[in-house]
Amino acid sequence: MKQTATAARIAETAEFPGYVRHAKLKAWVREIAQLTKPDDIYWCDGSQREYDRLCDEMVRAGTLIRLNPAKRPHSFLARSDPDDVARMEDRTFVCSRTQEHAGPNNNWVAPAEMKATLNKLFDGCMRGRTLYVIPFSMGPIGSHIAHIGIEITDSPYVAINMRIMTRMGRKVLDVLGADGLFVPCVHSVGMPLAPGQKDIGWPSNKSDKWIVHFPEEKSIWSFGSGYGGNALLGKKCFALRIASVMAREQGWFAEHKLILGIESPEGRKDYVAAAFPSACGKTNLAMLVPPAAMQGWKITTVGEDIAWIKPGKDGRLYAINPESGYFGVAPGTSTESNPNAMATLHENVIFTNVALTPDGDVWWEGMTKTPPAKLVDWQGREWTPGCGRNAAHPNARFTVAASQCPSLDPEWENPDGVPLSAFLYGGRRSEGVPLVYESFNWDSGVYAGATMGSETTAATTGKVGVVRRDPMAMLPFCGYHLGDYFNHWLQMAGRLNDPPRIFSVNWFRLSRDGKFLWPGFGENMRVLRWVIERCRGQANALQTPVGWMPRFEDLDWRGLENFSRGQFAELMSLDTALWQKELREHDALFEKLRRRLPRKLELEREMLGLSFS
Ligand code: O2Y
Ligand code: MN
Repeated sequence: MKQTATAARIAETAEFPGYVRHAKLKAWVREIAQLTKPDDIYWCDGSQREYDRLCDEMVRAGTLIRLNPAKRPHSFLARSDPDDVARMEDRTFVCSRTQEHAGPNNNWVAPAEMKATLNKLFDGCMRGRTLYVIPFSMGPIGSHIAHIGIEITDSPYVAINMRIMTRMGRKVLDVLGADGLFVPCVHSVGMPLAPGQKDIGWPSNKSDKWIVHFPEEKSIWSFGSGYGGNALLGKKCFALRIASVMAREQGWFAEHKLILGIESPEGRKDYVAAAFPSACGKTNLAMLVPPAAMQGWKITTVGEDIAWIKPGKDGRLYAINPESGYFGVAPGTSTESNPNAMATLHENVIFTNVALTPDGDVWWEGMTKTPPAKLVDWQGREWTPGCGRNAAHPNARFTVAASQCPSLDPEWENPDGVPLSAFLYGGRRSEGVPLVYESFNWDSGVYAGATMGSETTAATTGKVGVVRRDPMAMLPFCGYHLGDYFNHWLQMAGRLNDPPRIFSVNWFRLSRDGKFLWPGFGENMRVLRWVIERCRGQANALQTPVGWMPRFEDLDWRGLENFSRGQFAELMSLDTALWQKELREHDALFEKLRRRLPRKLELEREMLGLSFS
């Protein structure tokens, strides 16, 4: 009782910094504090001092371990609860006015019912904790493509991660002014502390986790998890699920796409946005190092996960990366697979669920060929090679500022974005799908993106080799019905004079004896060169039933002289029986979306059917 009275007093009387001028924001913070009943309210200013202080406090509390400053300066390791290690799609809800609006791609509960549930869950959920107010901008502050959010959280781990992943703090409130628009995001780890109760390193709610979006009022509520996409609400929740709804209403795209620059030897640069489902090497592609033999070709990184794309006055599409950091998967990252990522990780990193070396550094599976002789694993247990357990969790992460990436594109913070020449869609397909093809036009490209699929891996689902359809890699992230999403894509063509060309790629095709046909990830530069030269009208191609394909002589083979015409033919072949099976799978996807599927996509399907009849 006494505690409730104190909490109510805090909500009503807490002094807010003088620079907070937004009356509605102040009222909302007080309202959430009334409900959640924290012991204290703290407004994040985004300064380095504040970041350092929060890190020091978390080291004392046991949430962070400071890594050896000689090995990994200003870096920390966090170990999550073993049950709180990834985004939870089955606990993620889009509570639109009707279930039809959310579509079969989203879990749905009626908004009023969900609000009643959330009100109970959040009532008193921050007792014994500090409520942090985090103003953040998705996109360069003040950019006409950027949007502002305010996250309220009771997790200092979230506050420090948000400082890396977004532009965060006082400067955002200056732009928001007295009446700017913001997306309200409320997060709690869902573990209030009773008076005198000692906290644990990674508080979360063992039995109840909810990640909830209200697309009509554009708000986000997350309860019970402190991990990644569940808790850093600027990322998947705002920048994809809520932003995809805003984008449809306002005539732009919020996409699960990396953005890279491709520079040819004479210094001309084009930009490409590319969508891949998980486990397809998206970060590696965004930071690709071209083969030495392709002298003068260069890849630069604008973003590795999300793109916000708006039409410019010239009828082209312009993209920004709404994030300012990378929340990347550590396992599998090495100086061989991604030297730029490894260089990015030299200092100022928050690692989550990786292993700790005896000299205070980090390690994960795939970082080096030979593992260290002894480690402490992601759960704090002693680990030796061959002990039968992973040292790092397969979804272990690094949080690091994009500004530390050696391949960062000089235009990455251009508030007007970068002009896009091409979209790329890809998946992990062991058979049937060729290395690369260019769709005939916008509509057939939208069809290719809409029907893309990827084979599951042990790391993603535990099952291997099942093709999961993941339209434009947006299945878990589109905040409304996918049929309406495809329609939005088709409609946007009318607003563009010079739309990007659309390509499909597959690096993962296997030979009959089960070996990868494409010789390696770095070689993808050869495909990117052809893509860009098609956009520039400089490359030839062959017309096929699915689109335009390079012939052997259309690709740059310097440094890969052993790759034969025969191997290339196998990699590019279109097998009628496999495509008939593929088209039946497209039918199954479309059947699920039937009520709102655009007629244009049905026509594209019919034409492909005729080609492979
Ligand atoms: O497991 C999480 O919480 C993170 S998921 C994630 C993180 C960074 C980039 N992409 C993803 C994803 O699931 O697409
Ligand atoms: Mn992603």
